[in-house]
Amino acid sequence: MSIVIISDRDPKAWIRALKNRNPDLDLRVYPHDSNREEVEYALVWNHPPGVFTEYPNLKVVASMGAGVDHILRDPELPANIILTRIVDEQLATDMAEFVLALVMDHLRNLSFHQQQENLQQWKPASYLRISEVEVGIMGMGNLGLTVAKKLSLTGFRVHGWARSAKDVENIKVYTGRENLPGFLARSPVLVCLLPLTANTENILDKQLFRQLPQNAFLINVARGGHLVEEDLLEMIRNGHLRGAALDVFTREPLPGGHPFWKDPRIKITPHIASVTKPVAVVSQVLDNYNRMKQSEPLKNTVEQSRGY
Ligand code: NDP
Ligand code: OXD
Repeated sequence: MSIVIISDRDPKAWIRALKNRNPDLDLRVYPHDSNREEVEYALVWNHPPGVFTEYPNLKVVASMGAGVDHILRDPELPANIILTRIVDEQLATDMAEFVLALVMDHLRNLSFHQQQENLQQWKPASYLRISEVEVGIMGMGNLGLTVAKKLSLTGFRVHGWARSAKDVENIKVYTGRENLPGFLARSPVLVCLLPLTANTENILDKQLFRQLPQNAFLINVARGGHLVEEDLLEMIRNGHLRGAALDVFTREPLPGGHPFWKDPRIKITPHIASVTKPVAVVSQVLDNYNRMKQSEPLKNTVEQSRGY
């Protein structure tokens, strides 16, 4: 029995962390692995589609991150495979700190003043206060809920949107498409932390943006596939949206010459909102590996049919 890492990222930190925890682990790294029939557990990020068919005895596909859209978009993913993802407190804390930083940047015009500094321009701009701003968070799961609590504790008025009802102190959670308009109408700052599924793809479009208050600001830290890029540009250019902070894109790295790069009202970061730290999460990966070996139920599993 063995584990294979199949990833488009440098796997060194994962190999080190897994081997430190279990020096006897039979760990292989795609594509330099052989005897693929011995592999039952794959740890993956952005694998080449169809690759799982080369592992005839594969039982578990474990995402190296919180999202599983990169796995589920593979049409050759075996239907009976067990799918797991990372659920980690540090990942959620990192996301909460990053979103707080972006909201503060928006309130206090820090990026705008940086741009003015680069031009040696002295242009005082009026700013918003925490107590004056409401923040709406789409997706109230491991990350969204942590972000919501952090912003609420900082003094923001916060509300969320999810599929199922939740009872969270000081935070109203709207549910379902029928309650989306009410949620959007009170979201001058909108944060997207939804998983990318058939139901949420392209959800950030002009029809949705029109339901936000005038001058609203979008923060997308979920997936590029949530956003209709032309609609964002149109709604910023016609003045309905004040701007956006984007950490994720349909194509990553964001191609040179993309109109997002040129618009000063769009802040771009390279998918760094919250990055899984291998040393922090290998214990849950190995715990699931042992559970698989002992035929016990795995943790942090994802239902393929639900998509998250
Ligand atoms: P979870 O699965 O824990 O939470 C998902 C949330 O979205 C849940 O509250 C769920 O509702 C809600 N949701 C799902 N579908 C719908 C829908 N159709 N309508 C309304 N609400 C819906 O995910 P995480 O919080 O762990 O992660 C969220 C996403 O963040 C990941 O999928 C990934 O894409 C992204 N991410 C980005 C990172 C970055 O660095 N930029 C880092 C890590 C993750 P309910 O609670 O009712 O099930
Ligand atoms: C994740 C990510 O899903 O980094 O973990 O985007």
